This record gives sequence, C-alpha cells and structure tokens, in this order.
Amino acid sequence: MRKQISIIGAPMDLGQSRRGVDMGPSAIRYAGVVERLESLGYTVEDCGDISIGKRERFEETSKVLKNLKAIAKACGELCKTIETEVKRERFPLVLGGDHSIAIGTLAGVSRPYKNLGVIWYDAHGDLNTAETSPSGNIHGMPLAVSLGYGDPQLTSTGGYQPKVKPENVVIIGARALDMGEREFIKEKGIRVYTMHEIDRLGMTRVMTETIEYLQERTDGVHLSLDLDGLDPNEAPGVGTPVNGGITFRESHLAMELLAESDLLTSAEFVEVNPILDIQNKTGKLAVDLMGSLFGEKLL
Ligand code: HAR
Ligand code: MN
Ligand code: MN
Ligand code: MN
Repeated sequence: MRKQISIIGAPMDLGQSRRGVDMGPSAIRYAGVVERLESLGYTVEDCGDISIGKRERFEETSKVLKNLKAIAKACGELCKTIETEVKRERFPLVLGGDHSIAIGTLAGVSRPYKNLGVIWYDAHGDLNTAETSPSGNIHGMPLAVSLGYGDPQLTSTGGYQPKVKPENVVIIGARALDMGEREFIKEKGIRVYTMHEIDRLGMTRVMTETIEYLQERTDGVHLSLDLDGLDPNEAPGVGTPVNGGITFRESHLAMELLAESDLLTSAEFVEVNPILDIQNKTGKLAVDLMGSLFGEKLL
C-alpha cells in the first residue's frame, strides 16, 4: 500500500432522510484516525472536507431522486479532489457522510484503471435506480450509478462511465436487498456474499475467495465500507441498521486479510451517524478497522 495517505471528508447527509450523518467525518477524526495511521508509519495529510450544498425542495428538482442536484454537484467536487490526490500518488481515504458519496469517490479513483475492483461491504446492495427504489434516497443507489445505471446527472460524474464493471464487484454482508436489486444482481452476475454465506463459509474463506477473484481480474481495488454492514449491537451509530450483521472480529479479520493482500488502492468508510451513536462507539470502531486495514497486527 502507498505510504502516503490523503484523508478527505465528505460530510454528506442528502442521500437519506436522517440528520446527523454529516458529522461522520468529525466523529472519525475525533476518534483519532490521523494519529492512528501515523503511528503505523504512514505520512497522513488531512485535506479537510468538501463542501455540500443545501437540501432541496423536492418539487424544484426530481421527486424520485431526493436532493439530486446537490448530490451530483458535491460528488463532482469530491471526484476532482480525489483526482488531485491520486495524481500526487497518494492513497485516498474518504470519510462519509452517507453512501451517496461513493458516486464521487469511484469517479475520482477509477479513471486510471481498466478494471477497477470494488469491495462493497454493506448490509445493503445500493443497487437501486429511480425505477426500483422504495425510498427515493440516493444512498441506496451509488453502486448502480457507478455501474452506469441511473440518472445521467449522477452516472456522468467525472465525465466518463461506467466506473466499474459488474464482474469486478464483490458485495459482502448483504442482508437487506430489495426485489429490484436481487434481479439486477442475477442479471449482471454480481458476486455477493450474503450473511448466510458468511455464516456457512466463515470470513477467512469469504475474504480469501474475494481476494483471489479480484487479483485475477482487476488492476486496482477500492473498498467501500458501509458501517451498517456490521451488526448494530457493535455499530449502533448508523441510519439504517439491519440485525444479524457482521461482527467486529470478523470485520477486523477481513481488514487484516486485505492488508496482507496489498490489493487496495483506495478506501472509504461511510454512514457513521454520531447522533444515533453511543459515545462515538461507531466512529472508534471505524478507526479500529482502518488500523487493521493499514497493517496493525496486535488485535
Ligand atoms: N434499499 C433501501 C433503499 O434503497 C435502503 C438503502 C439503505 N441504505 C444504506 N445504504 N445505508 O447502504 O432505500
Ligand atoms: Mn451503503
Ligand atoms: Mn448500508
Ligand atoms: Mn487479528
């Protein structure tokens, strides 16, 4: 992994309806992310936060895609900021914010790669479009958008598309998939490890298979880690908790195996909501996972 990390905050809360997730980057910083990574020997630069626009009155834009314009604009800015850091040969580590920011992150990291791999660590598939979304919340859509499906204002972020091919995606931790998302997964042949498969195979095998699969076909790998992939007992500070999630130890192991593989070229940690959290438990957990992801070996 590159020894120089650029941290970029994306205090986005427009992709869903619960307030507070815009404070995610602060909570993760407060939990000591910079110091933790520096203690592992990295040079860390905190680039601060990108700016996020105001909530829109829905009648002014799209009724189905809430806050479409403001999200598209912020994702465009995030894309540019990340591209600058990538050109400086730094490892981009993005802090969310709701998961709609992944539209900007993937637009920012994917351009130099022919086959960027994506690990989508999440209780959800985030594969909805305006046609299939039960909520109109764009944080349920960023993976579909990055695959090239969705509103052109979103899919065109960065001026090219798609950012990712379906065969280069692995979803881990899924346990809340809408009907349309299930059909999409089948139709496109996306590799998914549901909770059922994590239970049956164990995290070691899930990650070993994921790493082998991506090693064969990709030239870079982005980790998009939604904290709601973890169990809400351990990660309570998320807006859309789903019972029966991945444990901290399993997640920690997954991060260690990723560190060993040396596959990752970028990462983001999203959906930390300090208002719903208990004494920043979820923010601290995110930093623990980052420690393991960047090579800590003690735990
Ligand atoms: N699938 C639902 C929707 O599209 C819920 C999405 C949930 N949210 C997230 N994304 N946190 O992972 O509305
Ligand atoms: Mn998500
Ligand atoms: Mn989720
Ligand atoms: Mn360990």
